[in-house]
Amino acid sequence: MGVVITVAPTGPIATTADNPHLPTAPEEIAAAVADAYDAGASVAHLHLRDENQRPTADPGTARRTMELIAERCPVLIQLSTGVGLSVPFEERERLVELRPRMATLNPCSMSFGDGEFRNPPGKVRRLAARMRELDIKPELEIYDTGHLEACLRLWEEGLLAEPLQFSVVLGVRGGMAATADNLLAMVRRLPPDAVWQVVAIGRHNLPLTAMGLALGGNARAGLEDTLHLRKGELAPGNRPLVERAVALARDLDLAVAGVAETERLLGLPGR
Ligand code: KMH
Ligand code: ZN
Repeated sequence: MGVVITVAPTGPIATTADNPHLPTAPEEIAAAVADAYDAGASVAHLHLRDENQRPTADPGTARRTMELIAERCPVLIQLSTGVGLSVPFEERERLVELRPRMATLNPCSMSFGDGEFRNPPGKVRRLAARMRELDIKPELEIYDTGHLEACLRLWEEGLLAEPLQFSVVLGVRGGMAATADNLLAMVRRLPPDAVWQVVAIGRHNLPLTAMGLALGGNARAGLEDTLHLRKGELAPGNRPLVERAVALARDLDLAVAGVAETERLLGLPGR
């Protein structure tokens, strides 16, 4: 059984002023994803930007990016419905109407750096229900222990199909800190048969990604989570970060899942 490597090439916050290799235009994102696919990624977690690099939920931009990626490679597309802190929930949730294979579901509101990430319970439930209707696999983003409980309530309400798929997000200011203890505590509380990966932000990205793989999780890599390859050295693109995650997996004697195996492991509904 292989591990799933997801590339997260862009994210909602950093710009090319932070790392000039950050892909922001649809063509750049598609090229970065194709390169990451060649390096071993089977899932692409996407945030889109407008011409001023601001996060956008514009369906035209998302559709064009998805098409450009599909022309290049068969990677599984996971649209972020988190989008960006300034984008209203009603715009974010419309992205699922494009019917990506997967999309993120952020279960709770929280402080997020200096901003606020608004995910009101009623709207989260509505989005979960719509994703279930459209057969879109949610990636449940949990930044704290209570977020897991909120997801389990959605599951009890029949709004989530199994296996549940989690991102344990560590190191967002406003969420749990990026420590081994926090990762272990979260992994112990996940329901049996859940699929999960670590999303470790900033300088803790490498050790916590390695720990996640060693504990039986999947891995995410890319400039959304860290702009650096190591202290003081900007990553010269997404590919080196994906290659590093693939190398970590292989060093742990773990095979890397291709697209077909990823579809099976995540229980993705067909199209
Ligand atoms: N960058 C993540 C920590 C999502 O994609 O749904 C938050 C996020 C959520 O971007
Ligand atoms: Zn994201």
